Amino acid sequence: MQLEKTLTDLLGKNIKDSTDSEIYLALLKLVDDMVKAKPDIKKEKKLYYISAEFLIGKLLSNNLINLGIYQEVRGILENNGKDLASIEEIENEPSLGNGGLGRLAACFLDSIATLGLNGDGVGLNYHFGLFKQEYKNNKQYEVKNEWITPNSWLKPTDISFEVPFKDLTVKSVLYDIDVVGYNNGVNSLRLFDIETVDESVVKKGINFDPTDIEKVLTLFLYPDDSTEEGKLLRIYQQYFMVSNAAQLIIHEEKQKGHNLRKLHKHVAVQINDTHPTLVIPELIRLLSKEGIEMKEAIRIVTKTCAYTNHTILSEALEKWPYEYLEKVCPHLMPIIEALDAVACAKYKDPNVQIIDEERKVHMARICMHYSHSINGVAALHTEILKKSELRPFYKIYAEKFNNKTNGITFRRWLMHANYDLAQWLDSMIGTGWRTNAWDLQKLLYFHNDYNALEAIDLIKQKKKASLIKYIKERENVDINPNSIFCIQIKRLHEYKRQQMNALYVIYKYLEIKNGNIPVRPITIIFGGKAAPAYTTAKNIIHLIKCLQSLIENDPEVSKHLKVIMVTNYNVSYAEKLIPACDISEQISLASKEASGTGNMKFMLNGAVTLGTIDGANVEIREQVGNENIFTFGESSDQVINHYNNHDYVAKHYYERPNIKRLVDFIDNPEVVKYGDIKCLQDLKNELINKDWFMTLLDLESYINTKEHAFNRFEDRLSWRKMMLVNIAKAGFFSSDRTISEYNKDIWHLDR
Ligand code: 26Q
Repeated sequence: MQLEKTLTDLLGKNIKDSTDSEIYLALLKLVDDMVKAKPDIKKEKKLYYISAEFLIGKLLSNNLINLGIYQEVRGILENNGKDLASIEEIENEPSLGNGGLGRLAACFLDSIATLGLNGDGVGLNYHFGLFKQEYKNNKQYEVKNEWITPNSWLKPTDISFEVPFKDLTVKSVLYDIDVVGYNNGVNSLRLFDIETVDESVVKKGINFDPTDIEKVLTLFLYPDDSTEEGKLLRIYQQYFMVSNAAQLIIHEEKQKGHNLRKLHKHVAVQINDTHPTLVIPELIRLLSKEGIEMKEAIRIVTKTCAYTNHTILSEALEKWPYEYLEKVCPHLMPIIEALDAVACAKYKDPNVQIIDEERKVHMARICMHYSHSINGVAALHTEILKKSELRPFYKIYAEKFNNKTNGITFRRWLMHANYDLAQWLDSMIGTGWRTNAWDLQKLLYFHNDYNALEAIDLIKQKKKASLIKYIKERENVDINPNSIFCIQIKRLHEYKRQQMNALYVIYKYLEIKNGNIPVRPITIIFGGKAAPAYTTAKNIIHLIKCLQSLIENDPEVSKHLKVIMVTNYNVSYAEKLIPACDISEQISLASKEASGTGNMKFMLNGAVTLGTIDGANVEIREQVGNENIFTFGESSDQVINHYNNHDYVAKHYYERPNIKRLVDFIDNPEVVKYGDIKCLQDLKNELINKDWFMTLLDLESYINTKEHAFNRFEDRLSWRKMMLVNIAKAGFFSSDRTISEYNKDIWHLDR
């Protein structure tokens, strides 16, 4: 009653008579007032989680959940004929991230606050963030994503720093977003911007002059770096981000009266992949300016910083030409030289030098020498780092290496995305799982309980029905609610092998054309963006979209098979797709997916994984047992051997008739009718002549395993049991567990 009155007061009229926008704004204010009444989490030691991405998703429901008023607000709105889901539609999703690394940072902020740890995120306030994806003629186009509105969660602050570049000094402004812990205090996400940013310079698509630093620095996340100017802009962004972070840290430490020589006792810095690497030399520079001698500063900073690696793909391990860094932040170069000199004096191996023979600066190497912790993000990933990719460093710093298997926040990915399932879990096993994820295991008591199994399935059907409605509205495509839903949603990348899934679509299409009708219709959903300059990834999207058109226009096939590549896949779309999924496609080439976190979200929502033995799939299999997951394909050891021995020849696989007919169909006139022959041929040639990520290697075992999974789906009872086990065993993948481990092993913050 009290809450309803507050809301009505904020609105200045009845809820019934208010529009969704008015209610949204009133709720924004309500949350803000409640947050103000909460204590900031203030403890002796503080974490700064520095990241180029924070893929936080919409905040309204998340904040209502974490403030403990979600259910009540939902009820009040419902009683007044309003629907929280449509009010949520008013909010723009912040466009501050790209994929797994950014979403992980967001889950971590939620868990850090929920566990009552003192830790802020630090990043950039990109005005247009990652581009918005559109399709024309079955191809991806990029347009700016204008997500910032006058009323948003961004709060201006009066904190501002001067960031010195070679030819100019820019002034920053800081915006904060509150990070509300679940039944706990509040931390902040601190987003720096330039004072002189100018949105109007972007005219068409996402094009602008990358040299106009004072106007464009914070416009886009990962601007095109195919030119020298583009690369320089990325370095400008990185230095701007970390200089602000370092100045903020020192400013806050001084405010608290802490001794900067004891920085590591009061501050932990987590470097999220290599993008914030320059915080190391920047902190050293600032400490030196405070009168601490360089050697001592290096020692302090090393004890303060910790580095997380998210990838083993060599192209993602950043190396910048020395002279590029020199053009942006010349004052860091003597420090980087000194760091290199110390490392070279200690270690003779050229693979651990910071500045290599070509005068390229290896960012990960700075992190590994000058952090006290180096972690991978899943057990297999960390082992591969130690054994191969980072082996020279493991040899000299074995004690720094540790694994922190990723996790996801159950607040967003269960309580919010699947309210029905969360409610049902409460009724079956109590509410303890909401703060102690291990409690989900209690669900195993119901493994043979027919009613419980049926209830899980009913929730799945309900979620499938809502997704069907949503996709109809957004994409104007009809989906059969009786079909099995296979979903692959992630950034487009060859190593993730969306192209292998597309070849499965071709296989099934040809089967149906030959009269082999599946017992149940199949719906295959894709979602994901391709980096604007990544031609092969764009060609894969093109193929999928062309197949979608081909099938949509063939009534004989579309009764049994449907393919949809959704538009502008983002966090909000994921929240709708994941609860509705039957089969979670996690089909990366073994050894290449560091962890994956979508796999965990699907599992938690009762989907069964169809995957390679890669990343966190390994640990999912450990949790659920072989009988509750479908795995296929060569192992990471086998794959690594192929690379080492150069013995994978795609053409040999292509020559197998069963594979040839699928690959050849890519540029069949039937497909070409809906697209661009050049793109399709390029993709086909790529697969036959290169196939760097070994699509054809696992194609047959993928098709067979998928067919097997479909058969198993028809045994409805045993499938429901698989769903139940997947939910029950998801507790390990709570980011609360991950964050507790980071804190125990790396940060040592008091609770
Ligand atoms: C590299 C060079 C130059 C500019 C940008 C980049 C760049 C940009 C983004 C490199 C990497 C990224 C993003 C990586 C990422 O999202 N990695 C994912 O991290 C997840 C969280 O740990 C893992 O689950 C995924 O397996 C991993 O792919």
